[in-house]
Amino acid sequence: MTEKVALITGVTGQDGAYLADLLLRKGYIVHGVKRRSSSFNTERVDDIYVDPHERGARFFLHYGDLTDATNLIRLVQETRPSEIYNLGAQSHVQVSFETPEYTGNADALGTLRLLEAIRILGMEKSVRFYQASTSELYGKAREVPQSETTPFHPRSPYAAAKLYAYWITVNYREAYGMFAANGILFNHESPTRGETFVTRKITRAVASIQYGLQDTLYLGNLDARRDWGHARDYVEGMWRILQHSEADDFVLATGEAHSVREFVELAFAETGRSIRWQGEGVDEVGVDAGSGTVLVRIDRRYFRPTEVDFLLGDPAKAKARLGWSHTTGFRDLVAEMVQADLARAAGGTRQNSRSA
Ligand code: NDP
Ligand code: GDR
Repeated sequence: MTEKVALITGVTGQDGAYLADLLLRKGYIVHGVKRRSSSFNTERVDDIYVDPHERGARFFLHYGDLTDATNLIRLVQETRPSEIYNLGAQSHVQVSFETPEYTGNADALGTLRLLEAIRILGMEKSVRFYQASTSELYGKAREVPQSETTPFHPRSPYAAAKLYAYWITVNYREAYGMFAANGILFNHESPTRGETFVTRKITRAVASIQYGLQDTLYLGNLDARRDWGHARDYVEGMWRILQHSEADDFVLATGEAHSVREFVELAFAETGRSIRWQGEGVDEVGVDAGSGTVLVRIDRRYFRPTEVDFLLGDPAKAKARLGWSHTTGFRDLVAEMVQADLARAAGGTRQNSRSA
C-alpha cells in the first residue's frame, strides 16, 4: 500500500496541531504550512516536531501563505499529498470586521488558490481536499437545528469569505470531478484554543483571577448561544470525511447549545465560585456570590456589528454515514480548559501544550 501523505494549511493553529498529531498516529507523512513570523508561532506543534535530519522524521514544516499562489503550487508539487486539509484562515469573526479585505483574500481566494494548484498540477484525481467550512455560514439561521440543507446567511466578512470557499469547493467537485469536501464544523475548543476566542478568554481569566493575576473579565454579548465541542473529536471527523466513499459535505456538531453566560458560570464553578448576575445591558455585572466582588463586566467593544445569536447543529448525517459523533460533552470541555489554564497559571506547564 502506498504511504498516505497529508498537507495541512494552518498547521500551527488549534485544529492543525490536533490533526497533525492524529494523522501521524495513523501512520501518515504530514507536511504542514506555517507562516513566517518575527516570533515563534509553532508552539502547538513543538511536541510532535522532530528535526528533519533525524531518521524516521515524518512531520515537516514549510513556509507558506494562502495569499501566495506560486508558493502553494510549489508546495503541492513538492509534497505530492494524497490528502489536503485547508485549515488555514484568518479565523476570528470580530477581527474580520477590522480586516475584511485580508480575510477575503486568505479565506476565500486562498481556498481557490489551493484548488487551482491541484488542477494546474493535474492532481484532480489523486488528491482528496478538505475545506474547513463553518457554522458561521448559517449566521442568521432560518431553522434550528442547522443541517447540511439549512440555507446560509453569513453575518460577517469572515462568514462571507467562508461562503465563497464553501461554494468554490462544491464547484470544483462538480466541475472537475475532484474529491473536494466541506466539513461544516460548529465551534470546537480545547486547552490550546486561541486566547481571544470567548471560551479560552474565559478560562484564562478564571485561572488568572484564581491566582490574583487579574481582577476582572470583560466580555461582550453574554447571551449568544453556541454548540461547543472538543477539537480532538472534530479533527477525527475531518479525517473521516476524507475517508468516505464519496466526496460530500457534513455538519459536525454536538447537538447541544449553551450561552456564553452558562460558560462563564461553569468555568468559575471549577474554582468553587458561584456567579450572581446583577444589572442590565452594558451595566450588567457578574458578582462572586461568596465575596461580593465584581468579576465580570461588559465592554461594548466586544459586541459585533452583526451578531450570530444562536447556533445549534444537527450531526445526524455524519453519524449515519461516517459513524462520527462527539465524545466530550460541554461540562467536561469547560472543566478540561479551566484545569489546563489553572496549571499554566500555576507555572506548571508550557503555555500552549496540547497535552495540558
Ligand atoms: P486558528 O485561528 O487556531 O488557526 C488558523 C491557522 O491558519 C493558523 O495556523 C494560522 O497561522 C493560519 N493562517 C492564518 N492566515 C493564514 C494565511 N494567510 N496563510 C496561511 N495560513 C494562515 O483556527 P482553528 O484551528 O480554530 O480553525 C481551523 C480552521 O477551521 C479555520 O479555517 C477556521 O476558520 C475553521 N473553523 C474553526 C472552527 C472552530 O471552532 N475552531 C469552527 C469551524 C471552522 P498562525 O499560527 O501563523 O496565525
Ligand atoms: P465565534 O467564536 O465567533 O463563534 O467563531 P468566539 O468565541 O469569538 O465568539 C463566540 C460568541 O461569544 C460572544 N462573545 C465574545 N467573543 C469573543 N471573542 N470575545 C468576547 O469578549 C466575547 N463576549 C461575548 C461573541 O459575540 C460570539 O457570539 C468561532 C471561530 O473559531 C470561527 O473561526 C469559527 O468558524 C466559528 O467559531 C464556528
